[in-house]
Amino acid sequence: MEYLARDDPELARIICAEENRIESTLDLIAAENHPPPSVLEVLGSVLTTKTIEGYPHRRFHAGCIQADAVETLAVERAQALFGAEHANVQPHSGTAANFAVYFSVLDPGDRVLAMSLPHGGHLSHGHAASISSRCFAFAHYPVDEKTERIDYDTVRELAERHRPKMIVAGASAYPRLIDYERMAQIAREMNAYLMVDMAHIAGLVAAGVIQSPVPFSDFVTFTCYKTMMGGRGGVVLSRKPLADRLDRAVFPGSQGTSPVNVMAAKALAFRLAGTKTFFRIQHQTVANAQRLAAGLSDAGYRIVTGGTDNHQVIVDVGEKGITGAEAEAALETAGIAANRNAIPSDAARPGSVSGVRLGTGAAASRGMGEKEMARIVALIHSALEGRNDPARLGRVASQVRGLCDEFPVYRGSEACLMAAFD
Ligand code: DSN
Repeated sequence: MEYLARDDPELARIICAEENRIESTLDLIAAENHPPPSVLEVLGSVLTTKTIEGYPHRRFHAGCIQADAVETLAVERAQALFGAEHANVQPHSGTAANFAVYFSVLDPGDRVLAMSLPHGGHLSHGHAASISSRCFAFAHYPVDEKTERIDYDTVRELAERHRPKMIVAGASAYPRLIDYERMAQIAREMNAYLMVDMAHIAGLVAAGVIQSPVPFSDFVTFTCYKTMMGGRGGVVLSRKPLADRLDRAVFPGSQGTSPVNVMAAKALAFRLAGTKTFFRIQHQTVANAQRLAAGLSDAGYRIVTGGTDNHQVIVDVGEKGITGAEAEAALETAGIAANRNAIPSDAARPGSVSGVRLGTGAAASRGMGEKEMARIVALIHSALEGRNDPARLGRVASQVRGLCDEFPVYRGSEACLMAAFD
């Protein structure tokens, strides 16, 4: 960063500090990952300077030869990777992708059925705080009180009651697989579109580690920076007959120019997703989550749904008399980044958040396996037990640093498993 150090030393120092934080702390945020260095190169490339509007060969500015090549590559690779009939790689984010889908086939006021946020859904799935709830009439399905899993009979009953024009499947905090076939069947019975938001699990789907929603859905949205291990930004996959309406809803419907460097990073992520290394990382991500869930359960923590099938482990720390916020703060002091999260029973007690959501994508990307998960269980337990003891938290932080030093992300000659995608 020699130019930045000259032009803005203050900002350069902040970025250096962030590099240090990434190397020396453990990232268990389910919505993050460590992208390969090549992704960072693409994001910082000259492609960032190009202004484009429209689609390849139908632009509103000159000089788009390379931009067209980039977008075409990203679209073709997305379609091939996920077996989709159509892909739009322009959305700025997962929320932008979701909004584009809504506006492509719904009219304002139309009814939509989605998973409720405190049960695992996402803000953009019609939560009261999201503009989506002001444009469309969302109803929400919960998870079953006892199993904490989706009850498809309840989804069907709610669909019968509300007669939605669209059903949304997919979640931000749901550690179990979703039965897309069943969701598609309910949607078909209601003559509704099915949209699946697979933002969290896209990498697992791309690697074939879990089932793909693509064959069952009208639209599938996702982001590239979680399990996909790429840069930021959203993507929509759709059936061919919906392609024109979708594309118009993205541009000019809801976006102007889309960053070409970010589309290029998407193209790169889709290429890397076809490698053996990517498959190994995704496979390890799930194995690590299952080891983490089992270890925490053995240590006396209640795990939401009793375990996990994906990269997420949701821990009910409330049962131990700890709030989600206290747990998040203690873990951060100990060098472990995670986030507080509502758990299904919190829905009955508004304002209370008694869960912590852990994700294993980033740890697997830096080469950590099940052996390390056993060490991480002990570190988490120690940090939560010692949440009011700064000296103990300091000792845990130094053990976390030691563990992270064994698995460098971007530094050193052995740096990061991902430097060597095969
Ligand atoms: N959707 C948010 C999350 O799951 O944390 C951000 O990606």
